[in-house]
Amino acid sequence: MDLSLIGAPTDVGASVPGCRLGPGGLRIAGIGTALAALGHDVEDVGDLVGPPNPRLSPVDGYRHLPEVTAWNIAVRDAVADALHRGRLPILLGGDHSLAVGSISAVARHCRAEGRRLLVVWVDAHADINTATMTPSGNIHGMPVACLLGFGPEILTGLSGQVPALTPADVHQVGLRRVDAGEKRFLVEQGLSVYDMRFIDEVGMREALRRALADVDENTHVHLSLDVDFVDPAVAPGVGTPVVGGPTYREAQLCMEMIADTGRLRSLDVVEVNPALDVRNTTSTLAVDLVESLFGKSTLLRMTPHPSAT
Ligand code: 5AB
Ligand code: MN
Ligand code: MN
Ligand code: MN
Repeated sequence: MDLSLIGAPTDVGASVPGCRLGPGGLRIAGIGTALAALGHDVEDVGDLVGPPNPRLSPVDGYRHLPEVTAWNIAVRDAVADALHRGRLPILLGGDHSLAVGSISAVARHCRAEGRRLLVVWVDAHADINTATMTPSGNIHGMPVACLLGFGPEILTGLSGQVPALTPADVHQVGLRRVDAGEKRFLVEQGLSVYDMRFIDEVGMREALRRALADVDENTHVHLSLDVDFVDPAVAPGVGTPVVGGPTYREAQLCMEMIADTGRLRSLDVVEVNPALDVRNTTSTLAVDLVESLFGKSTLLRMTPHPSAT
């Protein structure tokens, strides 16, 4: 595959600073060389440029909306450019608000090409807050709502069509901290959610089997990987850790099953916070997960893995 790494060194969508250092952490952990070693053509377009984090309070329910917008336009355009050149964009965040720009570009691309888009959103959080529901004003807690058409017009319209996504296009995995308003909104919108209770009782394998059940030749799979998905014992370098997450192996199984579809066409790696990390553990973990997504496996085997069908 032809892969494009796109750095977006910002934390304007969060209130805990530090994930602006994420692209550097991921590069130092060797994301580019690891992917090249798997046989891919890897281009690093470098870091996008945008406004600094002004560290202000929310205004009308949104913290830093102008800055978040500027970064998201830059991300949308860089992701669109990579897709246009036939490459698979890998967004190195940065906070998770950037998924609005990234997935908006992907949604527009899929519309133009007549492909079905399936977004797998792996996260401890639902990220479906709105200005009236948010407990923080942090826009990294709102990207799913924005993509479904709930949010400021400047963000909901980034794909050229509102909404960019419909609820059936989104499958969430790993949730374990969902705000009161979000719980109601998830039900109202009818998203499919495989929360930690589901993973405990039924398992990661069945969660992914169901999430990926209708992937076909015409499906573009986008993975939005918030590294706080993984248990903080394994991924300590995150701004909003929540105990009780997937183990290293559960997270790897999730990646391996997505890889086995052969339909992954775009990726966000977000919320890595090297300022809170221990010896770059979390970036190193993220690189391990990305290697699995792009074909690293323990054994030589058929794709898809027989047990996954
Ligand atoms: B992340 C919280 N729901 O809205 C909020 O890391 C946390 O992108 C959001 O998943 C976490 O502030 C955003 C309490
Ligand atoms: Mn998130
Ligand atoms: Mn999260
Ligand atoms: Mn579906």
